[in-house]
Amino acid sequence: MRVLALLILFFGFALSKPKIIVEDPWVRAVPPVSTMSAAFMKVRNAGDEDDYLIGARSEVSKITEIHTTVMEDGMMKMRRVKEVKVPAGGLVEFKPMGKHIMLIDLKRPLKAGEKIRITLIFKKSGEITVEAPVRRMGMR
Ligand SMILES: [Cu+2]
Repeated sequence: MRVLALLILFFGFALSKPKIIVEDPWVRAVPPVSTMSAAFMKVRNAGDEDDYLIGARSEVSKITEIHTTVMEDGMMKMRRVKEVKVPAGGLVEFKPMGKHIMLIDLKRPLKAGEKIRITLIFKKSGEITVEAPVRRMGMR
């Protein structure tokens, strides 16, 4: 009994880690003249250790940044952030008017319905690539 309890304790500690699940990713459709867009998703951490989103990449943008939206002088402004904490057991939503993945210098126009590969880079979990459909705002 004691051995079993110790084993559980040991493996419990050994296996303590984040488990990142990216849900419902999508990219905002923009007019062909636009050189910027943004990707949104829910990032869930089903593990028992915090993790941090520290970067992102996409196949359609030259530059990809993590942004947050802040209220400043009564205006909504976007700010680049270095990392976003995804707490153990927590959920962080990237959504319009909030945190988002900024796609800067688009290499080509985005077509509604096509899927874009977005890679999210986490401090502990490494890279996670998802296929995010391009949607118009308000379209599901
Ligand atoms: Cu932005």
